[in-house]
Formats: sequence, C-alpha cells, structure tokens
Amino acid sequence: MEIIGERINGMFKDIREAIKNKDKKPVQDMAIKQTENGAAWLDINTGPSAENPMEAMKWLITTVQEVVDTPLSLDSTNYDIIEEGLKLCKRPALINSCHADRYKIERVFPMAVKYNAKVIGLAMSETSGIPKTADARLPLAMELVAAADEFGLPMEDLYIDPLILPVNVGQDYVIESLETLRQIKTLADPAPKTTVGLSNISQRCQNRKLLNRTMLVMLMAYGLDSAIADANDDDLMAAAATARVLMNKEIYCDSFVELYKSKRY
Ligand code: THG
Repeated sequence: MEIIGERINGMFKDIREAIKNKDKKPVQDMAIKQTENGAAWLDINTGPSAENPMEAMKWLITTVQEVVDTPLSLDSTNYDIIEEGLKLCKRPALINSCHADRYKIERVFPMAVKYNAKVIGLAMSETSGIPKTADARLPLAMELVAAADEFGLPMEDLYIDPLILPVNVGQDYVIESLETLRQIKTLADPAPKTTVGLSNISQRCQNRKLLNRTMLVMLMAYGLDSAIADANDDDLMAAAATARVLMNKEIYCDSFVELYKSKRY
C-alpha cells in the first residue's frame, strides 16, 4: 500500500499561508514528517485560492525537494502547470490527474511518457460527470487503460481512481466505488494500479479518522494499491499495515506495524 501524503495542499490553512508568505518551514516540516511516517509519495496541490498557481506549484516543488527526495504527485487540473512542475522534479513523478476525456488523454499521456511520469486516471469525464454506478464508471476506466496501451505508458504506471465522494453526500456511492475497484482488476490484464483520495469520504462528517481508516481497510480488500491520505495519522497507517497482513501480503510477525512504517510501499 503506497500512501501518497495529502498534507501539502493549499486547502489546509497552514500550507495556504505558507504559500502566500513564501515561508518554507511549514512546507518542509510537513514534507519531512510525512516521509518519516511512511509516505511513498507527496501530493503537491496549491489549493483553489493561490494567487499565481503556476508560481506556487514551482515554489512548492523546489521547497520540498530541498529537504526530501520522496517522489512527488503533482495535483492540478492545469496541464501547463503540471508540465512546468515535471521539468523541476528530480525523480519520476505522478501526474494527478487525467479525466477520461479524449482531449485530456491526448495532452496528458504523451507528456507522461516524455517525462517518465506515472498517471492517475479518473473514472469520470466532462460528459458523464462522476457516474453513480460501477457499470457506468468502468467504461471510463477502460478508456484510460486503452490509452496507456495506445500511447506506450506501461500499465503499472497507470493508477485508476474510481473516485470517492463524502459518505454524507452519497451513501449509496460508496459500494459503487468499491465495486469499480474490484472489477478493474478483473477486466484488464495486465491490470492498472488503483488509487483514491481517501479523505474525501469523510469531508464535513463527524468521526473523520474512523471513517477514513475503516474505508481504507475496505478499499484494500477490494484491491486498492495506493491512497492519497493523511500519512501523519498513526492509526490509519497501522490499519493499512494490519490489512496487508490479513490480505496475506506481508508475513505475520509481532512487530508488523513497525516493519511497515520502515518500508514505504
Ligand atoms: N483523487 C485524486 N486526487 C485528489 C483527490 C481525489 N486530490 C485532492 C483530494 N481528492 C485528496 N486530498 C485531500 C486533501 C484534504 C482533504 C481531503 C482530500 C480534506 N481537507 C480538509 C477539509 O476539506 O475538511 C481541509 C480543512 C482543514 O482541515 O484545514 O479533508 O479524490 N486523484
């Protein structure tokens, strides 16, 4: 289970203010902390209110790379910003993300191949929005799988995100996201990897951490490979380690939680 640390995101007040004031310390502290807690990747998102999102993205990337060598997930809907970011990344990066619209695929997949980057493909498009059912999401996921073949992106470099909505917005969507995950792994051979924005499940809910970690364990049972999530939540990381043992992906030993943290999947 690769955790993509979610905290360097202008949606959070501390990061938003750090971007505004060009204050490196909160960003660098957060990069180090997430890495020490086992994040395999760091998601970098300027947030919706950055005055100059291109400059903010470039500043975040260079600021983070001054203190850690953890690979980065560039989280933006603007592909020009992603491309400028890719030029600065010292290690192969993750493009977060590409919708299943043809004109976006044609922009993102060749860029991924050019910069040796991986791609998160979303099971949604402009015409379909976020479809409710697994049956409606799967054809969109399969368009992204076909695009990987077409443009020469190795299948293990494609991460399909079935999309998670807050449980208090659409309780009946949760099982559809799980079912989408399960079927992606059976419909494609070789299958792409999978990821989600885990904390979406609990936005504006009570008991956020409990919802997040219960959802993570359920997703793992349905074949999830990675998640954009709060790497600083020790209970979440312990739940991920435990689920790996119970899924028989890790040999049982008494110290499996510590072992997991030291490994970075
Ligand atoms: N899929 C992909 N990328 C994504 C998402 C996704 N990137 C963004 C997001 N969704 C994942 N990251 C977050 C980060 C923060 C929160 C949720 C998802 C979050 N933030 C607090 C809130 O909204 O309540 C911020 C407030 C605060 O605590 O200061 O929950 O789905 N591919």
